[in-house]
Amino acid sequence: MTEEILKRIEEKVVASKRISDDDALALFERAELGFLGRLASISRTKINGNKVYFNRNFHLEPTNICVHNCVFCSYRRRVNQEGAWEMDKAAILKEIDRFTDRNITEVHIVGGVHPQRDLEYYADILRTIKAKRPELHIKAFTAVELDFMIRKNKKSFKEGLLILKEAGLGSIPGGGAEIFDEELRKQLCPDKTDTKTWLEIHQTAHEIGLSTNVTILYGHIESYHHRIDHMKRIRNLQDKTHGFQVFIPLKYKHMNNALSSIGEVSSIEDLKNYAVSRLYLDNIPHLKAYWPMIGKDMAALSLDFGVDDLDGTIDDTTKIYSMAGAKDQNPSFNTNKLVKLIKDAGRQAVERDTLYNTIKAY
Ligand code: V47
Ligand code: SF4
Repeated sequence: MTEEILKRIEEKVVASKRISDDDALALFERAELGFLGRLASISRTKINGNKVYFNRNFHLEPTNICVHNCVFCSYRRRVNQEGAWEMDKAAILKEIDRFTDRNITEVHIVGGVHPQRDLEYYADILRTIKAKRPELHIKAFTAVELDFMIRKNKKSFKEGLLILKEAGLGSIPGGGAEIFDEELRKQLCPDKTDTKTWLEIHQTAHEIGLSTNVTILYGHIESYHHRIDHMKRIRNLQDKTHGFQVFIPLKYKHMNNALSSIGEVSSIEDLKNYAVSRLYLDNIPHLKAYWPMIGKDMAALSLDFGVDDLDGTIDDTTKIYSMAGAKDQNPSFNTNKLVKLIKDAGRQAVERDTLYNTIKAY
């Protein structure tokens, strides 16, 4: 029985036919890891050949002060709480300056939802960065941050996004999606942007010509059904807009947060999850392994499970995962090492810009 089901799924993948929710469940529950890797590799080769993309980027996290209280978050602080930080405009610009001579093509700006910062504040920051570094692509603000800042200035999502685009916003990162099931979301992040709004913001971004990314937070209290439901909502929206460029599974890390006692899922689970994501999300061109979260060795292994993108050099500029207990407490790659990791895995390394245009093939 199992063999027949898996054979039928394999035939669909070989014929480039879409797999169903039941197929995805069968893959999660019944398929061996080796089979999943082979199948996901068929799919990745059709879409991305042997290429593995990376970019030269750094993160800017203007604040970890946040009005929300997600149970899985190790990062957020209240105003004046020990460990809280907030950068003013001068500090943000100084941080941009620190990376001026390093051939960096992207700054990724995300952080907590600060109660006092609004759309105009961030639009001004974008304008100032662009005036200094016009060539730098600014990928910024999760839908959760956008929801808060745009509402604060009483604009529609379309109006708010157009203001930010005009100010220099180049694309939107995939954070804040967490898990779309409404019941689980109530338990995990009860007071933040709901599923409908998250999807609406991304749809609106796509409609005004901004590409966006999309994540899933997995490995906590969700079931396979919840993961498939999450991907289904993404696949459906993507059929309409084609605005998502990459899917990024984020593994729940368990240190220093209110969910700590549940621990973390295994590396086998990570690889399975990449493979099923690649197979189910047939309309999203790229699948990213975010190496600061799973580590460099696992990132290399993930390339045999459908992954074609390893994010970027990062340069020790994100705290989200180190504060949640990631092995790499100071995440940084230089281009040579990233290229070597990809080549050692038998793949072709391609430096890309944020929108997946090739800058250099190695
Ligand atoms: O939305 C928070 C996650 C996300 C934990 O678009 C956690 O290219 C695991 O979205 N364990 C923010 N995850 C980061 C993000 C991201 C990262 C890299 C690239 C891109 C991109 C986007 O971090 C949050 C949340 O899902 N997160 N706490 C935790 N304990
Ligand atoms: Fe705030 Fe984001 Fe942490 Fe939630 S995950 S508490 S929105 S910083």
